[in-house]
Amino acid sequence: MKNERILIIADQIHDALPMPVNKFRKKLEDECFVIWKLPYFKKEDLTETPVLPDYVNYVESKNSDLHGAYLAAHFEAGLWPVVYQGENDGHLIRHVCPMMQSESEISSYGAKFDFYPHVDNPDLSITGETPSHRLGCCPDTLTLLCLRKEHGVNTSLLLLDQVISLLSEQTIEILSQPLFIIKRPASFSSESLVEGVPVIVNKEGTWYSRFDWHNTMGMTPAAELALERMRYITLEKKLWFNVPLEPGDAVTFLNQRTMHTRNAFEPRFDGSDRWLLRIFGMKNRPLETQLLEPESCLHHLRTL
Ligand SMILES: O=C(O)CCC(=O)C(=O)O
Ligand SMILES: [Fe+2]
Repeated sequence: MKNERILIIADQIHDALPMPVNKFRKKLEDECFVIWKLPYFKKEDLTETPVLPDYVNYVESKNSDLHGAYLAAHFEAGLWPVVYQGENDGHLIRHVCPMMQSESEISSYGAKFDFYPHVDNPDLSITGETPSHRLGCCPDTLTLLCLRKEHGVNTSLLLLDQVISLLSEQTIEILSQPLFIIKRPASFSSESLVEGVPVIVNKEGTWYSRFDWHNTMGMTPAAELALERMRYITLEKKLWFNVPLEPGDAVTFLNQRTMHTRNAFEPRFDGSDRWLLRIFGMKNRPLETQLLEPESCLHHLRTL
């Protein structure tokens, strides 16, 4: 099993989250993001930044204590790490760094183009929708741990509530209707579309979204217009918050209550490029029927 070694290491660690779980969860719910430091981070131990997805097995074996501690922090925070069928070759930890031959992609392996505001894995069901028994749901949280930073390259966050507060009632109403098509993002190995879904959903007074600047389309002229208005507002830079991440710092945010972005940069592919590690988390353990291989892995979610 792919993640076995790092999950075993994670099981043995109980001090990877540098704050009490209640404080972490309250901050996450109240502010939609938490910035924290991974105690197990040692800059000197890192390998070079990988330049091809094939290198990640080697990197994972060299940095396995770090990977284990990073997973342990999720378990301590009460978040269930997940990976999706067709993405990241079954690895729970995604290397967010420019990869050769993918540098022009709009994905975590890309670099050359701006990655505009988006929710990750937006084609899957979001909070407030009836979950599928067969397919995994859209991740609740996303965590990015900075291993190497690059001057001038930022992850920025936008709060969904702030974006919605700038939309008219009529636009909100249209965005809440099942009038949109979502293309599965470029990080997946095969293409797929979901049709007839809303962009935003309100559950008990709280908004959740699957907005993805690059992969959402309206199915009617009115839907396309409402989407265009939301797209335009998300590019308003005063809504963007640049997350200050130094090596060893992580940010955990609510994927469906925020949007995240990364600006364009020129990769060098010399082992020194910007490098983050991403983990998707669920607030609740997924249903057994949503698991791809329930007998061997409790973290791998079906998407097809
Ligand atoms: O590179 C970043 O800062 C974020 C990339 C991203 O959107 C992701 O990994 O989901
Ligand atoms: Fe993303």
